[in-house]
Amino acid sequence: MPQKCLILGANGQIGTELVIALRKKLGNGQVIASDVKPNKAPDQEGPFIQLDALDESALRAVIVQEKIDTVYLMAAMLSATGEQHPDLAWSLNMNTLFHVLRLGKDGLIQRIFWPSSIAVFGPSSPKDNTPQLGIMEPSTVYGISKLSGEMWCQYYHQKYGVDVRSLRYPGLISYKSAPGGGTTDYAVTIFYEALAQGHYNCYLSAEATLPMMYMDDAIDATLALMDAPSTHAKPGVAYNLAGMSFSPEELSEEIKKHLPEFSISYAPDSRQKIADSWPKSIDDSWARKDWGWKPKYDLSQMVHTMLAHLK
Ligand code: VAH
Repeated sequence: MPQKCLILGANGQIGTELVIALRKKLGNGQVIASDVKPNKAPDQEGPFIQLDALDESALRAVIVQEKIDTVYLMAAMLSATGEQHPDLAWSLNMNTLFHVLRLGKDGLIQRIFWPSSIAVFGPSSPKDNTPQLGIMEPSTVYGISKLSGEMWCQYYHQKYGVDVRSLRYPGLISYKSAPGGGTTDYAVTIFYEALAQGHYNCYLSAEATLPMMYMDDAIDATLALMDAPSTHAKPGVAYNLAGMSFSPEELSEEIKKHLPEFSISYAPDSRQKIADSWPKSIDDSWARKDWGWKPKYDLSQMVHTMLAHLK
């Protein structure tokens, strides 16, 4: 029986690319894109439903009607916006997860993907090569919701056998869709500003090193995790995932190799405090050992690819 997937939050930065990758893999008709906002990517082939993941009965109706067996829950409020609207961030990030976990518990869906983030780590976590297990005291609503979500996924797997799989994504860089409300969004905006103005005024400091990843690696990791047998990609585990780490200064130096006139200035704002609370680099040895994870893109390949597509 071919897989039938529903992507919640399909208009988001990751959702947009997940829809494309899953349709390439399974066929357009097997992947239903949905979002609370009307379809932003009209060029996308395949079914789209306007759906608020907070509306549990509407979600259940779609699951039953469309005979969905796999749900990718990509709807969330990210770190920077979450600090402006803490109650909304908690409600959106948690209640959508409960709706989907309950579908799994009730046997209406077979497998769930739910994205966690390196934001589950906080100021007291080791900064370098942060391990899978360790101190996690997140200091943002987003990070608190992701850590709580991880615990709930573990609970639903252990108590009800729900097959829910997660990845702790680093900051993600892509050109197919704009990021929204994240602290790491600078690493995407810088490319647009470099090409349009030749200058970028960065809201993080020059030395703010953060774990990052090119979107193709993140999508490959997501599909590999969801395809792996549950004896390897352990349900209820939110795997650390690493691609590269760089600071705004290192990124700007790499961009200058392609655009020698490019210049950058720094005006750290409230997002600097969020960045300071996160690790600089991540140990993803569990993912490498359990299901053979290996990134393809480093800083230079990512910059080359981004500029090649955006020029
Ligand atoms: C954010 N892009 O900036 C997200 C991500 C690790 C960062 O979770 O909030």
